[in-house]
Amino acid sequence: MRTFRTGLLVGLAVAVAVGSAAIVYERYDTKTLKRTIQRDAVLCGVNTGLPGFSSPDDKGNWSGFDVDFCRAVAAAIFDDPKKVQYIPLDANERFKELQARKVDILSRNSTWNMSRETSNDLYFPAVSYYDGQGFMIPKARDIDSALALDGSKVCVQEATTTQLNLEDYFRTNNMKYQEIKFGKLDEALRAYESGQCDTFTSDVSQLYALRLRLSKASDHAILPDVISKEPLAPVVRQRDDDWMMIVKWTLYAMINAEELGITSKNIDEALKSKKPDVMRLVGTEGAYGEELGLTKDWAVRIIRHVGNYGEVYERNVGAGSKLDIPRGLNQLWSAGGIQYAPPIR
Ligand SMILES: N[C@@H](CCC(=O)N[C@@H](CS)C(=O)NCC(=O)O)C(=O)O
Repeated sequence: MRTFRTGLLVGLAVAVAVGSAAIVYERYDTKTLKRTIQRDAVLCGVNTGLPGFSSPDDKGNWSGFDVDFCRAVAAAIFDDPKKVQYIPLDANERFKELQARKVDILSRNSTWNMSRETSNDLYFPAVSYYDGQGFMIPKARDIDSALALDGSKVCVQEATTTQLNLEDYFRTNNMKYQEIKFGKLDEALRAYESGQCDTFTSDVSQLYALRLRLSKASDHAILPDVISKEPLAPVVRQRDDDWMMIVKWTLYAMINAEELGITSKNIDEALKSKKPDVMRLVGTEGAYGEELGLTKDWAVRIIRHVGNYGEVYERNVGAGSKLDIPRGLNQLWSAGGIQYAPPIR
């Protein structure tokens, strides 16, 4: 009788353990690649509208630096950069929508920090753009340093690191300010333009992009001060390592391609190269792409359809674009910046 009861209890304990393991398994999504392939498209969460980073044209075609990153992931998987569905997400909804599996990747000027990973079960695989926070003011204010912003009325978007850094900066420097916060970017920008605030703050790259949306861009100056570190990165859910690896190595393939001088224009010559590091990148030696669950030529697909990191930077936000943001920290490590990809080998 006793043994029977013990047996029952053991059985019950095993059932509970198996049951909760199943719940844990359910909670953590490990099938992003499989679902992406089944639906024949990457679901890409982007900004609602930042020229140069992600914005739609009249026909609803998206373009920009963050958009190109999703195109690169689609190229690596499908050999077709068009297999992406763009889902515009504002600052507040972005992480929730990623957690709820509404998107496969967030590619949307999101700063990598500790609490965003630890408290949201998310993962930022690698930095795509090293940014920092700055200020934009009407030139008529005639101010040339952020330390002269005492008493300003600052427009800022909620649910951003921007809002937190703003508070830190004014507190640290013993300056007063009035914060006027908005849930939507359009509202914040309109408030700034209408004079409701005399200062606008966001990541410097976004200031360049947003200035283009003002009716008289040349009336506004971006102050030289950079008050924070904003490592912007794609974001994925934790514990889907196969998917995370694809996202991470897509970016690293683009950075390595630039370092090796491989571009969308000379990719066919690169396929004939006998240089070992080029051969590993383009898949004429080794099977690195297959180990990602993709094909040997995964990086060739990325470079051919989208380009290397430098090409993507220049055409969207650099010298070849209206934003004309200097490469700065986003230059390769071998050219004075800090963009650095681990080797493919
Ligand atoms: N990098 C910062 C700021 C990102 C952010 O969301 N910035 C705003 C202000 S420019 C934005 O992009 N808003 C666009 C939107 O909500 O659609 C963060 O990750 O919190």
